Amino acid sequence: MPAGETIVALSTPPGESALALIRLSGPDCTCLGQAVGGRKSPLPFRQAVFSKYLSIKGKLIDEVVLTAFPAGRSFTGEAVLEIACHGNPLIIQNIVEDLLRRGCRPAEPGEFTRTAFLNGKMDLSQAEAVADLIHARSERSIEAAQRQMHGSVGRKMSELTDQLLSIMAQIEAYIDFPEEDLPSEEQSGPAADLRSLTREIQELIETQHYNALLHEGVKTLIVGEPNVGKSSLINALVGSERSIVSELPGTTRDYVSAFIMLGPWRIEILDTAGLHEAGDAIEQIGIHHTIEQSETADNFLLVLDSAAPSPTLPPALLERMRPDNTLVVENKTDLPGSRSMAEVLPDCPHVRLSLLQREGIAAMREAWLQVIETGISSPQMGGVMVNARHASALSEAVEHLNLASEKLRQAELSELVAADLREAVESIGKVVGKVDNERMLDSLFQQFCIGK
Ligand SMILES: Nc1nc2c(ncn2[C@@H]2O[C@H](COP(=O)(O)OP(=O)(O)OP(=O)(O)O)[C@@H](O)[C@H]2O)c(=O)[nH]1
Ligand SMILES: [Mg+2]
Repeated sequence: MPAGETIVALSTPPGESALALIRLSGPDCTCLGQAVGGRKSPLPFRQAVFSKYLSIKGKLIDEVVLTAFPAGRSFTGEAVLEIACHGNPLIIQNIVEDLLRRGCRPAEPGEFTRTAFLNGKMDLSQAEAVADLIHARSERSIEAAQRQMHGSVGRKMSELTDQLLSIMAQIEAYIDFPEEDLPSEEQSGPAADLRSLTREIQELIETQHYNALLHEGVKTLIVGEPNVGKSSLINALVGSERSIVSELPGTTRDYVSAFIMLGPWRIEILDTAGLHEAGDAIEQIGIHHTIEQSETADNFLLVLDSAAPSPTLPPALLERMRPDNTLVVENKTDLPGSRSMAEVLPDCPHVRLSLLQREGIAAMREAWLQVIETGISSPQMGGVMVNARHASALSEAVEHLNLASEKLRQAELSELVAADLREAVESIGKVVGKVDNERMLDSLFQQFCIGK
């Protein structure tokens, strides 16, 4: 934002509400606070002040609470004014229009947080965490966003950078004293340190998957032969008639999805078309979709009709099912011919239930939660998790580190090794935003809402 501009936006959702918060950031905030409140002196800082809001023409628009923050001690780092008014869309519109008449400019999406980042109030990973926190839909993802907002990723990056700088110092010592040979692979020293640092960064990159699970949800596919009760299961879990249930095999033709919470997890659950060899063309397309979906699924609920013979399932699907990602649901235990089906995926946990009689559903949810918690072992790394953007910067760092290791192994010039390590430091810096790249910042902050 050009220096000198003061931005304004409604920070709460539009529509009727008890209260609404209008936020301003920029150099005019201090005089605006005084002017709109019709005060003789500026507002005291960091104190909520009950006040009138007077328009530029002196008309009373609303009774509000004004809070002023001085530059340097605010969210954005600039002077900030917060106006809590009544949540009537007309009042909000009148206040915002009045502020525009007084010379403010409407804020772009994410501009408050972007200003905070540009003013060094937070690093880029913390700014991203603000957006994650706003969009978080499960307890686990709120916790993760809060950790990141408090700087967990930034701290990890400076730890990695420090380690890398110390390796660089060791190597540069050899540039200064070329007569001393670099230690060989087996010995401790820069080569070994470099290998262990590379491993550590790789482990961090793997946490990206866990991060995606938290924010996008654990994708769970309900699969099984036609008519076994897959749609009955999704309906029981969602608590409404999400998918059509009928006694006709082949009722579900394409997948149907819904979001539910299972303990602290957000789950995307998909009901799919029954899997069987013979079937009409539409069913075959549905089955093909199921196999495609299984490639990106995190979890499977394999539903069986426990009164029917063991199913034959497509090998492409079976090979994806493991004890740590699959729960076998033996349904229809109310039928006279029902029996244990332990022979189907014998290593996976099984539960027996009757969806018709609504028996065993709570136990099934428990068992499913177990599968999720064992399968998705949360990353160690002191709770630090990276997102896709961080992972790509870290992968770049790993490439540079691998090049450096290779050069060390081949006893190439220390200057060349050091150059690769410097590149790696740069890549790690991208995670916290030590980069001068307007486009990257634009695309990142555009994902924010206006007023944040
Ligand atoms: N006896 C009995 N019938 C059940 C049970 N669960 C579901 N059904 C019945 O089984 C039939 C098929 O149920 P759906 O949930 O539509 O099965 P589906 O697996 O989605 O079937 P497709 O979509 O055709 O693949 C319906 O008539 C259900 O009422 C159960 O626990 N016991
Ligand atoms: Mg169905």
